[in-house]
Amino acid sequence: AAMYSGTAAGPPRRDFISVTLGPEEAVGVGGYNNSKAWRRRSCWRKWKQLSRLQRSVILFLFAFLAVCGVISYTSMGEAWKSITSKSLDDQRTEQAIPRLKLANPAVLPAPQKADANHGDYPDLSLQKPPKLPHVRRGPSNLQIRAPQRATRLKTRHDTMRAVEELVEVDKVEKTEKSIISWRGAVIEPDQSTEPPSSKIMEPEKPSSVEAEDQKEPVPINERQLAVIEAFRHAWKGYKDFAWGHDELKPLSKSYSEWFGLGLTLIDALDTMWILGLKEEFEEARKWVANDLVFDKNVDVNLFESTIRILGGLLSTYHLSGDSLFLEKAKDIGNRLMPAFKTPSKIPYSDVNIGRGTAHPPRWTSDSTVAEVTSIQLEFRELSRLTGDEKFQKAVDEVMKHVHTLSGKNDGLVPMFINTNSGQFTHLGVYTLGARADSYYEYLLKQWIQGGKKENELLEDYMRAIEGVKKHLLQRSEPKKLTFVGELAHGHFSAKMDHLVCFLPGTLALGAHNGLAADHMKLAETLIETCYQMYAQVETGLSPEIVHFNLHAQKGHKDVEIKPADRHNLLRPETVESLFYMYRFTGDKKYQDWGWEILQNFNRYTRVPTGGYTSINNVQNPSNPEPRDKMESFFLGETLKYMFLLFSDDIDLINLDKYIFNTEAHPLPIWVPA
Ligand code: DMJ
Repeated sequence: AAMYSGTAAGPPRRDFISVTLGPEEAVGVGGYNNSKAWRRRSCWRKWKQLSRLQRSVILFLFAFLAVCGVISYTSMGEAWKSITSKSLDDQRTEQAIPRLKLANPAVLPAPQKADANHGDYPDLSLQKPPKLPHVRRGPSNLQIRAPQRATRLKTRHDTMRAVEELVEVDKVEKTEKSIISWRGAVIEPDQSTEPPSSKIMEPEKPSSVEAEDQKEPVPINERQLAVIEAFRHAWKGYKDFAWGHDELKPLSKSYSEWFGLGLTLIDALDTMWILGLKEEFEEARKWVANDLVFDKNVDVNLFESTIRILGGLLSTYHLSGDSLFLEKAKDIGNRLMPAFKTPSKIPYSDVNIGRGTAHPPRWTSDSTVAEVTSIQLEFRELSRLTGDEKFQKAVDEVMKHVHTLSGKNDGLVPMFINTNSGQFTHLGVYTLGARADSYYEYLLKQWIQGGKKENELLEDYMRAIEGVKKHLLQRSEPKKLTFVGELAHGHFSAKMDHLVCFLPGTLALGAHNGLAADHMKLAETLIETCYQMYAQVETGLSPEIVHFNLHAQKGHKDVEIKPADRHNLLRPETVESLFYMYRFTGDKKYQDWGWEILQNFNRYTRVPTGGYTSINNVQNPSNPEPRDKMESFFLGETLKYMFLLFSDDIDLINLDKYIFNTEAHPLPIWVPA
């Protein structure tokens, strides 16, 4: 006989069970009870016919089987109990730490796992300092010293409780010494379309370093917890009032759009990964999967969208191994390519990513030098991953061209370059600040990314640092701080942008990679200056620009601030350099300086309802004049570098394996050290 079962929903399923019927049942002879009684009678007759020995053997066998049955039942019960309770534990852990289902293995270790044997926070116990691997390169003064202390947080649950506890403490502190009485003040601050490349090859594996052994992650410490807490506070504001938009306006509880591409969310993805905020990451990932659309009639700035969006997607792909991010990176990468269709191949500043058209700013046909020379790490990596060389070719051509250009001053470049002629314009002004800064940074970083083979990049970098030493370094009074000024048509100006504070970190990175040891000395003096740009100011936060005093005057500090320059945009450069300095020297003072800065951000820029804001006046602690804007780089860079600065785990983004783009998105070094 055959039984058929179909399901109401979905395709019918056919299950067949065959049943063999005895002749009597088959024809329905006799009732069920009758046949049972008949079977009982015949069994008894058979038993009686057996010999005594046969009966004893059978009885013995039954007894033996019964004993075995009892024993195995007891031990299975134990095993079952432990399985059940283990799976309950697992479920609980799963609920606390939702696991990411990722296509490829992650490069970074997963966040701290639960260890159910330990007690609860706040019983923070000390742990043995983690062993730091021997640093193979660079002068001996760059060797990392073992950290003195780290906090062991036992479980993921402990971590979150600790974070929550910090929030509580912070809330109490806020009510006691909050001096931010903002009362909601609001200060507003023709090319042809190139279709996405059809010859994209199968993507490479996530990263050149992923296959390496994962070591035990070093437990996070209290300062890192404070960074996590700050991040979550910032994220809360973004989530509540600006979700999917470019930037949070935390005071007006709204948002601003620049490109309309969820800039903060994308910029923050890899930070969430590094901080171990998997729930937030998963939620943001969903937005990228379902809502991030680049086919939009919108003008974007080539540089900004490359460093923040392309860079952010590529690094998140490397860290998570999730191919969604690579797909999105390819999409935006292709859409940015029309920018390179210029007479000189020096890209235009703006691209319409929906229409595939690009153009210079309305008032000029110039592009900014830093912008056209700080997109290389990202496009080169995109070529490596896709196997499509057009991205790398386009950006390498820019570098080769700039290498040959005249108009430099001992390796220092002017700030503008013309997209028609390909020549520098506005000659004679040299700065390491706005419009030139990351040109220098990317010379070194491309050289490292490519395995230290591209000599022209190194030559240009070394020459430029000599140029800095020769033309731009001066010492201030009274503290004799070494700073990097500017040169305008032969005249030195003691003006230094906060942006220049990337330089100590870059110099230290170069020295770590075997370049002149005096670069490290210079890095040490410059980072002290950058710290003083915070420490000498009333709020302990740096202004956007400072002017240094070249002559001692009674009652004057080294740092002078002009009214137009006293804003702070939550920028990362000093914290970034502190991170490099700590990694390469192990000197705790760099961590302490970073800690001061974090506390001052919390004091003067934190908005109680969620988010942090830029401020207009770093000199007025009683009213820092909030600007009502949280820049995406606060999450993408500032908090990420803070977290890394406070870490003693050199494998948390190992600097011999990763190179950070200028928006703090780590990309793999192609030939890791
Ligand atoms: C960021 O977008 C990048 O760090 C860029 O290189 C400079 N400006 C901001 C941060 O200050």
